[in-house]
Amino acid sequence: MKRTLAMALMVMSTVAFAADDFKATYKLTMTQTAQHPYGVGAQKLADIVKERTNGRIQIKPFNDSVLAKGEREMLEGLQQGTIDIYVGSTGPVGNFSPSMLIVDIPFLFRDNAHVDKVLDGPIGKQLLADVDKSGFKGLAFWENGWRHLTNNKVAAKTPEEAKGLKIRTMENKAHILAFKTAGLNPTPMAYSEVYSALQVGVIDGQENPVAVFYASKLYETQKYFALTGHVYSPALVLFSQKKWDRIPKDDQEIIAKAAQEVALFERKLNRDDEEKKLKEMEGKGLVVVRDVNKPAWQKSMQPAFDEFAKQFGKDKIDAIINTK
Ligand code: EAX
Repeated sequence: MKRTLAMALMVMSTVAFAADDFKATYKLTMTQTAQHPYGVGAQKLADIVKERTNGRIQIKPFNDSVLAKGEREMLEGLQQGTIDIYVGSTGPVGNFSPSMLIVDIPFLFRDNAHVDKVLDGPIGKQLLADVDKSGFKGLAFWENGWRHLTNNKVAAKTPEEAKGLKIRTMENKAHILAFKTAGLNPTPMAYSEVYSALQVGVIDGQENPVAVFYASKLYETQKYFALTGHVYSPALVLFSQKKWDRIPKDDQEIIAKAAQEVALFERKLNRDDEEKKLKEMEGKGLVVVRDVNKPAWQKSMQPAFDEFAKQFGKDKIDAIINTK
């Protein structure tokens, strides 16, 4: 009896929130600046959703970690419902949705075409669906980018040369293990603390894609940028499940579709600008190390790769490698 009443009330409340009356404003969080591709993409997402809902749904981007000091804290905010939307790397997401960790295994993806095939295909769709079990609604894969090692001590063409460097990593088990295996000294840290940690010398280096390094002006603290491309870092757009469940279905569709459309725009923006940004930073005195010994880096991380192959199942890794 009680259950029937509760269900009737649920139906009534859905009717009461038919799309035309529904109004809401959502806080979107990121570690990155408004000029970074995440920032530009988030503003585009906000504009599209506003237009298609006639201003009923507003998305407000908050840049530069102002809502939480790092991506793990942002994800906790989404679970609690204090933050509504996450645009950030998959880095810490594996701590909440274990299957996601697979995409952060170093030397897994070959190139951008491979990335797009996997993330936009059945494997990516399944990983997004898995996220839904952790208090998030997974909307789309955007892009953070290929991560490269930077520091102010050595060129780091090989892992031997980089041996013992104290580098900041994301709070990601695959990255931490890979760098340990390669002989470096990885220290996980929230993104908003990286600039000052580099500046005061608590760490020697860090690793991030060109766009992140450029937008946050990390080149002001670093001498060498080695194009190691050791791991591809996907980005995710996630909605707080608590908030998502209260949105009428038609509006959910508008938001989900917009997030997918912006994915293509944001990835292209990120990729098109990389070389220009590298050149500009070289002009400011950054040493861009282009002749990195990638096979040596890959070999140094192979034991970590094998360990993860065991953990996730070789079949799952092979399904990604064999996607063409
Ligand atoms: O999502 O923490 C990091 O190094 C990330 O690359 C950054 O927050 C972008």
